[in-house]
Amino acid sequence: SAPAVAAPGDNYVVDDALSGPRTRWFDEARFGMFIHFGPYAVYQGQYGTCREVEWIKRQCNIPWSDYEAKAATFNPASFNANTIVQMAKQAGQKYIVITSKHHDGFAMWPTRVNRWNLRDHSGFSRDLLRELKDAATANGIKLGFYYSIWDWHDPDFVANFPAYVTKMKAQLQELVTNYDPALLWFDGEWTETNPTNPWSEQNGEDLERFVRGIAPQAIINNRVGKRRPVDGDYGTPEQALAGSPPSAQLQESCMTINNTWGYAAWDTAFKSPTQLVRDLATLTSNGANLLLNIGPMPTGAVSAGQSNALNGVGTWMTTNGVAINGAGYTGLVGQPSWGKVTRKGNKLYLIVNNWATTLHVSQRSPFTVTGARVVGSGSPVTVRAAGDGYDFLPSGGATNAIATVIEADITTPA
Ligand code: JFZ
Repeated sequence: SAPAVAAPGDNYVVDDALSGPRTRWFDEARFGMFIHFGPYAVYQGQYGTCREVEWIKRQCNIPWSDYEAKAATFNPASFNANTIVQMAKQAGQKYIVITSKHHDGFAMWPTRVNRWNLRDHSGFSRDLLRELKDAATANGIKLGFYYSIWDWHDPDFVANFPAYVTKMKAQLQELVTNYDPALLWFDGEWTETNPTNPWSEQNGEDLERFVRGIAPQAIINNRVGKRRPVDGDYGTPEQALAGSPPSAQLQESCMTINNTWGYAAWDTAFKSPTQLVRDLATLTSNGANLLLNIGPMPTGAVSAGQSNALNGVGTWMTTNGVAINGAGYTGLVGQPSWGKVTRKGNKLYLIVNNWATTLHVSQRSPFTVTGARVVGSGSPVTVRAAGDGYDFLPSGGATNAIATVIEADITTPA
């Protein structure tokens, strides 16, 4: 059923009309880790002169014989679930979504449905999804799975689509039974390119009903189906920042740290922690999540470029995560020129990118600001009514090179 939509100026907060008990953890999390990991990593982004990553099989016209031989050498012995979970935790990420199966059809867990998986095909005896689930659970982090509907490897995807769907459901049942995922992130539903089996509205409804039946608590993204914004629980703008309310669904922007999802040795254009924090602040102020991707190297280790970027975000989050996790849209219309404002209950958070002696917040919602201070230092900030809202007058300088946060106490009419 279509949820109610918050109107601009409403006091939209985390526990708004779009979020219920089942989806609340997701709406409060704000920040998650995406992991693209599969046998494509073994190519490290290059086949001859052709540069591609998780699409390398198709975009570089690699014969299956070559791809399968390469996948047989896939040996992610340095994949350390605890290291990855600690990396996420340190960055302030509250959930992890890993590719259980990408478009190449390769299962990262020991599926019984076929042998095209890490254990049977590559002879890797460990179960990485199990290890990740255990490490995540031990650290209070939720685990979800990306699962591609589109499958290049299974001939039934083209030859006998109903048989393919039966196998897909059997794999999803395995994932649910074995790992109890908090979230399922579908993709590859946009297969109009396959004239034999375009994913229909009916296919999407049927799959969503199936997943709801076996995993009633799981959160499902909208790429399960073709009806936007009806299908699933939330929208998934990709490499783009979700806008501010009103929106008809919860929103999660998925973004890369560099430019590629899977590992590419040549892709060293890592975003700075400043850029990543700004994106996270923008999304939080819009009541949306950021799912920030890493693509481990073929060994399973995370590149220094990606881990350093996460580490930089984490340094900021350690002090200032209070303005992100559990926070959301303020109900204020527009955002100031100096940064973003988020809200959590009776607090506003002014995330100040460009520090100044006077920081103005337009006041078009019925808040009364009763006090303010710098997060971390506790240094006092004077507040006075001014123009269409409030001026905040800090007593000192910026304390953080990325963004300094001011916490303000607010009261709202009963
Ligand atoms: C898909 C995948 O093809 C890609 O490899 C990666 O996994 C990414 C997260 O998702 O790519 C998409 C999916 C949807 C859109 C664009 C690219 N889309 O809706 O515009």
